[in-house]
Amino acid sequence: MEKKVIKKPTETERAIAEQKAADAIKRKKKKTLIGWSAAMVAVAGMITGMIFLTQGAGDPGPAPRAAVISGGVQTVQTTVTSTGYGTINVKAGTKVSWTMNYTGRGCIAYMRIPDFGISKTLSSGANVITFTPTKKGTYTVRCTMGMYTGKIIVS
Ligand SMILES: [Cu+2]
Repeated sequence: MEKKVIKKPTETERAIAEQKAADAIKRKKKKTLIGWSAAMVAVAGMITGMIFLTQGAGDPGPAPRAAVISGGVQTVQTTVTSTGYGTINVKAGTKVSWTMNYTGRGCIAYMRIPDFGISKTLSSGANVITFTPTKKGTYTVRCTMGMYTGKIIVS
């Protein structure tokens, strides 16, 4: 049987080992730096994406649409894009059937009409919202965060 000999490292071997350890630390630092850079690029990308998605936020959108009363219901349609929900003109005391043609993207889908207790997640295509305004006034339509808006003008 062979006898294993534990050899004491020479000065050169020790120096090599120390150099290797130092190099390993350097590599680790470099990796961390790369990691941080990647994270920063990702954050910058997300911010750019959010700015892109929120473009048109607060925009009044297309010209107001007047509802048409027929059979005791007033119907109106708007196109919901990145410019908002649109503005509708309706009369007090008659049921409103508002068709929102949704083609947008982002949080504009999470539509709220707080004054009428309406909360709906719009899906692609036609979304019908019904409510009966009883009081004249201007009511706000908005996304959950309030970035996109629309108006209901009741006269
Ligand atoms: Cu929003």
